[in-house]
Amino acid sequence: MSVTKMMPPAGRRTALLTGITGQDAGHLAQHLHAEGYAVWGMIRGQNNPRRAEVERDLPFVHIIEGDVLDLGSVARAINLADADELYNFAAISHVGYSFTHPSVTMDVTGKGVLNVLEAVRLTGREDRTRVYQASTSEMFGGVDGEMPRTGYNESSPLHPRSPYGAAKAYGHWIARNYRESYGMFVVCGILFNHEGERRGTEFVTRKISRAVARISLGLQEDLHLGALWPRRDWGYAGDYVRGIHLMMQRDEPEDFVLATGMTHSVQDFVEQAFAEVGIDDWRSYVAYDRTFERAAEVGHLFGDASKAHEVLGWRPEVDFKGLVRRMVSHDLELARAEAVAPATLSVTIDAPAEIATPGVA
Ligand code: GDR
Repeated sequence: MSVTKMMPPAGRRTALLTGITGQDAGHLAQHLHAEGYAVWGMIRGQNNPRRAEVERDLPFVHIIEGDVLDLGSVARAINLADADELYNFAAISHVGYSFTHPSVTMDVTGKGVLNVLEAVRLTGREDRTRVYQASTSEMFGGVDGEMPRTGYNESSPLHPRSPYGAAKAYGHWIARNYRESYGMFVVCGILFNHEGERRGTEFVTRKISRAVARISLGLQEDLHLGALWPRRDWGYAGDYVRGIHLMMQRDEPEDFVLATGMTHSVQDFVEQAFAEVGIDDWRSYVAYDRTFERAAEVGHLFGDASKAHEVLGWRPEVDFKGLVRRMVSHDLELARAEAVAPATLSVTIDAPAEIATPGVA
């Protein structure tokens, strides 16, 4: 039987998620658990401090130690989990950070994909374990000063503008290569920005929602940001993991773009977030900080998810305003708790210094 014709196995399915401490794996783990899967999560490093968060927030996840830099550890995890589906979210995912750490970004975000694919082959599971690769709109990047006339789709040319985007482009192509060379069931989801309550505070949307909530309660004075003009296609991560799961249930492996098709600037996000807490003069609170500028910026991203609409029947449910509202109201709750017991909560608002200094030339 051809591998790509393989039907999902009957009975309780098992999924292994790398990058289990991240936003997407968290949302997907909950979705898969609700769908009746046994969920395994791979965690990196000895005594990883974020292990406790996973144990608290995703108590049903079986945790396995492993690192995509170490092929043997991935192979061991795949065997231990007896994985029917493997979702590769492990990556250095901060674009700014990738400018100051290009080499390790290539190792983890690029070569890590190769290790995952090789681990599936070396364990002899290429006809049993389906693989999802987390590809990204950052691969499209763009040319300085040019606006895309139509949304990027699955056949748009790649023009990455960061070490992160370039590493992801490698991951995307090596994943496709394993599908074509070995007939493996490998799917790349090309996801545009997707945000939510699980987003790390080093990413601009969560940094804004968290700061706006704290400013509105008098816990913070201002918000330091880099470029306000870049435009992104922002959706809700909870919607996107449904699409990811659907891609993995098809008879044939194919790549899909997931996006809302709408684009907003960073400034739009700031204005909308302040409006949610009744503040109109947002400019009084926002300060420009060049350390958050990048050596090269991606100016304008929006996707065309028609293929996912037609083939998967996937559509996002949360729109831009709904996303901002959701994030700000979640962060208001956290801020209120902080206001009551300030000493017991540690809140990170800005990125760690090493992330916040992308080395602008
Ligand atoms: P992005 O997300 O680079 O699109 O990649 P991010 O939220 O980091 O930046 C979005 C835009 O905001 C501008 N910006 C700032 N960004 C950050 N992080 N901090 C700031 O203070 C700030 N000020 C302005 C950025 O320059 C940029 O234009 C995300 C990641 O999740 C990737 O891993 C993923 O692949 C893509 O989305 C799709």
